[in-house]
Amino acid sequence: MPCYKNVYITTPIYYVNDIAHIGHAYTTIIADTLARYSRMSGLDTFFLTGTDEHGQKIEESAKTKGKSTQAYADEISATFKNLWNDFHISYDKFIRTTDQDHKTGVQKAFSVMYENGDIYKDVYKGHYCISCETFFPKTQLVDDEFCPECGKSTVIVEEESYFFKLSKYQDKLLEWYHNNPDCILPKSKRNEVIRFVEGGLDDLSITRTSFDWGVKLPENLNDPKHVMYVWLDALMNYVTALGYGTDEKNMHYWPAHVHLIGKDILRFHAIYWPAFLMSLGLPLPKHIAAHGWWTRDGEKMSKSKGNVVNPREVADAYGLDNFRYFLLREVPFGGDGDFSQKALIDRINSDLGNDLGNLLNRLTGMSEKYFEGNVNCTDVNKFYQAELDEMEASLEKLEPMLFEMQIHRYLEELWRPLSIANKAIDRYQPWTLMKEGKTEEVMALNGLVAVILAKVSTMLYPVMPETSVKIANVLCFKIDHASWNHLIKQKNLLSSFVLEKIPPLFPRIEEPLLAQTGSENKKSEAKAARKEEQKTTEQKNEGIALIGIDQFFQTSLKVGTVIEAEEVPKSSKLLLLQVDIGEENPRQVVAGIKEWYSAEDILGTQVCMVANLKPAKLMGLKSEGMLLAAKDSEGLSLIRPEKPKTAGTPIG
Ligand code: ME8
Repeated sequence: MPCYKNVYITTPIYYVNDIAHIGHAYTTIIADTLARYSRMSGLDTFFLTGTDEHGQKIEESAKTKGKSTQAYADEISATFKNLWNDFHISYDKFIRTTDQDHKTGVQKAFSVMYENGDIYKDVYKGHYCISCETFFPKTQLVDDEFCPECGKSTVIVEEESYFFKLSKYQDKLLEWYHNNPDCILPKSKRNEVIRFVEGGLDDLSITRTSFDWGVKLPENLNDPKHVMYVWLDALMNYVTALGYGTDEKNMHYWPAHVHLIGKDILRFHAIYWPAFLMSLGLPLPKHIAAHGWWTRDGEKMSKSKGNVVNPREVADAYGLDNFRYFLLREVPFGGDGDFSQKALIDRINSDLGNDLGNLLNRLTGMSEKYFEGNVNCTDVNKFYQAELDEMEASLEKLEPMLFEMQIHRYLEELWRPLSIANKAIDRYQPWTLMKEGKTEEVMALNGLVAVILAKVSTMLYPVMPETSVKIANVLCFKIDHASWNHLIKQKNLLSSFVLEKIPPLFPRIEEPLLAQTGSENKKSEAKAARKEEQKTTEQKNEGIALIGIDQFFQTSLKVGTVIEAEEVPKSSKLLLLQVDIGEENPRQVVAGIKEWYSAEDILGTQVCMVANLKPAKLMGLKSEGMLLAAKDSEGLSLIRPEKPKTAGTPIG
């Protein structure tokens, strides 16, 4: 947790030359998560996002669309703002670099740098990449012509320009990196920056005369043909948004706690920006955190391939919170990530459905069945202190992980208490305790599960706000600073309440919900070809199919716990079972075992089950699995794990 009271969090401001894609959503959702946690923990928080609207690239995009540059910028900027609003991104300000306040602030900064001798006028000769809005020395070009960042052809620019004395700040920058080991996150990126700066810094051209769409120089310089270099203009947004150069009422938020960016723009943020700030006499940001790159199904996203992930489509199909969880859980911060519908579906069905949703379901099921929905935590300490201690030890680790950008580890650790709760149910078997008349213990077990769900949903709120609020509603509490303080900081339990049943939070997803891309289709075709091959092998072996180990693993075998058992009326063979296999809902299984097992025998015992059979109907009842059993002349015997195992444990 930052040790100061004000927390300022920023995203990059996005170019208005195209609509938002998954990469933009990723950065913005990380920033939103940090801002939400920061507010919940009582810190005075300011969260900034916005659009970067000047420069040659935007001017050219507008021209191709036959629109005025301002109208074009207005239109695209609004698509970003609307998306963030629909995504409930909790920004405090949405800045546009075409805002008058921003332009005034940038001009003020230019004057300050000019007056303190950091800006001089000369002629710039060199290579410029319009797409990246960046000058490159010849030594960095590919084949003496192409941009080292995007590979596009650069143009040779020779024009009068104002220069910023970047070279003057080389040593001061190195000193800053060395004295602040966390200033650039992840730390590996800091080493890259240090190596680059040690290689020598050239002064930076900070004005252009060959186009017009930018911030003009301060009037007293009387040089109207120059507009400011788009990166000077853009980086300044982080302070003009707080009122730098105009109404400075929010400048107390400066310096930023973190600038969240993609690794593509690290150089601008870790070298130019701190140098500009040093020149302006402003403090430097605490952290610059650069995340990795998203691809789709292993391929770079591009419009021409038609594989750009549209965040709105994904959120509409799979749910916004589920998408947020996937983005933050799937990749370690700083690493590259791959989006595929399969990976997203796996996360939803497994982490969210089986671990979280199923636990809530188990709690509502047990408390309704045994206590008419009443939950009481009074005796949790008496019976389950070890579980409480284990849970608190996990929760304590969380906050630092978030502020060190270890968000995937934060979520991983947050899942540990869920597993503590799921294991406690399997181990103490409330149905057996009830049979033994240990009602108090079962009530306390429900209390333990409820407390774990309450604490987990509070800490999950920054990542999955809507879902967490739904869980909190079931548990009759409100997620806010007071409850965070009560449950997390002070480590208290919940008071008594009556819970309400809600529909499953994460219905199982069986098939991709969005149209498949070319490479997803290729994967499906390959799967079909493998199936065909398998058929032929079976034919060759005259009915005795030899299978490979991968084919064996296509059968999902799981350990299950029978939580309900009854006879099927009018049937001499069938029992109707509800089997918990670690999913959100128990599986209903119609088993032909009545000749050898009574409902009472099997209740509360463990079985082995085929979990991926197509559902079938027996005597009009849906059966969603098959129990493993061995039958010989002496009768049938169920196959069971030798020692108790957590419901859902895979067999294989
Ligand atoms: O660079 N994977 O704007 P921009 C992950 N205006 N993140 C991605 C991504 C991908 N495939 N593609 C984009 C600019 N991003 C400047 C910023 S700030 C003073 C000026 C994200 O619209 C990532 O955050 O090109 C990256 O840094 C940002 O979008 C670039 O957005």
